[in-house]
Amino acid sequence: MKNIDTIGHVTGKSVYLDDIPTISGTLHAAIVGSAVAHGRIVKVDLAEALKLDGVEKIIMYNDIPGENQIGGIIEDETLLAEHEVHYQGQPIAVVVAQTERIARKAAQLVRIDYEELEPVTDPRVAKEKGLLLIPPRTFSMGNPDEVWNKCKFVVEDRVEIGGQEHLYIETQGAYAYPVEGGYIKVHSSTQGPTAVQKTVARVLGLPMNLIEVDVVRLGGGFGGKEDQASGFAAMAALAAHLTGKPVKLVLPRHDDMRMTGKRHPYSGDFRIGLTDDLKILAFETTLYQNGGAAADLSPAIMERTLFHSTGSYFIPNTRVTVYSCKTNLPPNTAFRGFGGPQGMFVIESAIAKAAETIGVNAIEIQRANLLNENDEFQYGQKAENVNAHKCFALASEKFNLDNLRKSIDNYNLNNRYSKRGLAVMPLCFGISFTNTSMNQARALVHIYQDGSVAVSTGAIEMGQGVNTKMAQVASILLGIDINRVKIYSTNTTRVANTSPTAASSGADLNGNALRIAIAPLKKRLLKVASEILECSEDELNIENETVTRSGQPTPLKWNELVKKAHLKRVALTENGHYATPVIYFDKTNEKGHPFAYHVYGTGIVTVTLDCIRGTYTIDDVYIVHDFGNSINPLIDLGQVEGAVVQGIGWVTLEELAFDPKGRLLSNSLSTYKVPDIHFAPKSIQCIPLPTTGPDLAVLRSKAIGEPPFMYGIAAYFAIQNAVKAFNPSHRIQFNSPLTPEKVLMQLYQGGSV
Ligand code: MTE
Ligand code: LUZ
Ligand code: MOS
Repeated sequence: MKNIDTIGHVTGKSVYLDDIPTISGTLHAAIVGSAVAHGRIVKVDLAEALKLDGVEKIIMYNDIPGENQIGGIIEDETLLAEHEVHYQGQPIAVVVAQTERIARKAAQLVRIDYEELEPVTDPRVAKEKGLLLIPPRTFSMGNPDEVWNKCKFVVEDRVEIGGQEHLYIETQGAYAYPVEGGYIKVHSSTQGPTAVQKTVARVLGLPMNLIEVDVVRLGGGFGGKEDQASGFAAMAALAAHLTGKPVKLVLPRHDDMRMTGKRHPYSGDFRIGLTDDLKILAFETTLYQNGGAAADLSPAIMERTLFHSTGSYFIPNTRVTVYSCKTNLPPNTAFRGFGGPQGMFVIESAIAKAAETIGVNAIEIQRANLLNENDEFQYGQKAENVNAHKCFALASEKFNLDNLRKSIDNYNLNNRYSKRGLAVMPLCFGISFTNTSMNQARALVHIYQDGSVAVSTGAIEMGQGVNTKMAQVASILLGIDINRVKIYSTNTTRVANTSPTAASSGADLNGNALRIAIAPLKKRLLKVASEILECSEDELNIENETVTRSGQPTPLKWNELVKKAHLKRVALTENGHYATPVIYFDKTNEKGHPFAYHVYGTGIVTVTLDCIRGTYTIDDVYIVHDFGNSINPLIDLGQVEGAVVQGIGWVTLEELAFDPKGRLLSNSLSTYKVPDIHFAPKSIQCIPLPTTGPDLAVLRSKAIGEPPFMYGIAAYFAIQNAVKAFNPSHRIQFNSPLTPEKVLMQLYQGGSV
């Protein structure tokens, strides 16, 4: 089954926000962002801008009829700055004009005087100054302090982890228009239509039932539009509300890069203790999350870092603390993995450091500590249906890991200025929003008289193929051709109170809601069929568009059945509600059962390093991944490939640079490098682990969106291993991203070469 969007995408017919036909009289908005990262606004002069022909209005905080507040978890973020600014690019005013060009030009003519204040960009400095977004949290199990002296090896180090720009192809934006009586319709490029609805209602001082949010699809979100689309939608809606006209706001790439938050950089200290036989007995780490100027999703991201800080391993004595630090960067936000990658980078760093100190390959430590059935995580949940060892073993066998290692050793013996490296990344990622209440979804199904089916869910299509999966679920469960199923846009008037499509659980949550909506529809239809065929309902089913009796086709076809059901006045609409069972979490003791299940896998990455230039190529990626019983292997494989390349980019090329004044230097595509087709691995081979899949996954097909991102971490350590092959005095550095510049320095440091 191909993605239902494929043809539309390659022929350019798929509709994104900017393709929605505009209503005549539509105005365009541009944002005036702060020029400084921290300061007081002394004076705002709009005169020059207002003089420009075509400018309709310039909106400031005091024009807001409702609350000037967009904070989701914590109410600490204004829509438009009032007297102080806390990051460069922070929105201060919205210019509304007849064309986009005029709006942007006028935005440049707005004169703002600032009294500059000292910015903080380093999370450790913020922590020292007491600048925390929320109090620190600690997850622990056992007691590391009691066992350090029982460890044969204890090593410690510091780790720096960089952030990441989402670089979704479609920038943030929204199109809003007044309908009547205060009712506003908003098209938004958002992963969270309900969050947009709530934020717009709040800013306008209106009830949620006067705000309709509609989303056809996104040109990528990657977490960047889980929360941060709301502010931009609110600006468009505010402008529409105040002018009484349709208003479109689409961020230029440069504004998007400057104004929006990114993956959180983290800084940390770790200590790890191992026994003689390489068992990790104790692990302790303190991490400083660079949250940016407002909380945004940082508290939830911090939580996932705590959950995933022991990676794919069982560590009986663990203590992990995270400080969420307030700095003068744009509020950092959700990004594929949601704090998990940072947590896992730290434990993998600790293992690499231990391996280097002991003089073994990190793979031996990884293998010796993989999770086993019923092992307890530091958050109280027991590992069930653990596939950590299975994936590791299958990857070793299928990709002939021992031979791979030998051939790389041989290569390194025979080549002086070119070295190869390999590293393995075992994966364990928890599926569910860590905030239990968010694990709910709804679906609305209409069967029309002609037998065509319309499905609305809370899921947002952002390229990950969730609409195809929803269509598959409907077609499989109703027993009809997928071409009969239309997936409607995600709209708050059809499906209310949605969680954002995030945490990789879009397909699970919405697919299960869809299953629940379909069950009674099918039951009613089979009852009608039993009346027509004069037999018991229990014998009947619908397969291939035909009613079957004890597995044999009857003359009754799907469209005939639907027509008859309608004439018999049977309801052909259903609404399904799903809430993930089993899960809970108790924050008072930081224990519970937060995840429906875990996704496992093992990734192997090999690289070749040019030891003259410090540049490297990513050669091969070998993965065994636990898909469960995938309902769409093609889409899932695409997700693996995309995620892994994005993960490799995070730890290699993608370097965010801010100057000491907190201004983003890597603010364009010429200064921020993401993997392109030349940098992408020469090959990515991915073998599915044969399993039946867990009950709580949609049709036992496991969540796929985020987990494979973390295989990319192996690229970091593979490159470090190649550096060591060239420069034996090199000690592994834990400072991501590992750009070619850094590698070049490392190759020649220590003077032994
Ligand atoms: N794939 C594409 N093509 N574009 C995206 O924006 N976002 C990722 C992942 N895969 C993304 C993607 C992220 S961060 C998440 S959480 C999941 O998709 C969300 O979709 P799902 O819950 O349906 O997997
Ligand atoms: N968003 C969220 C997420 O609000 N909670 C989560 O647990 C989560 N996990 C991954 C990605 N987004
Ligand atoms: Mo994904 S970071 O959960 O949007």
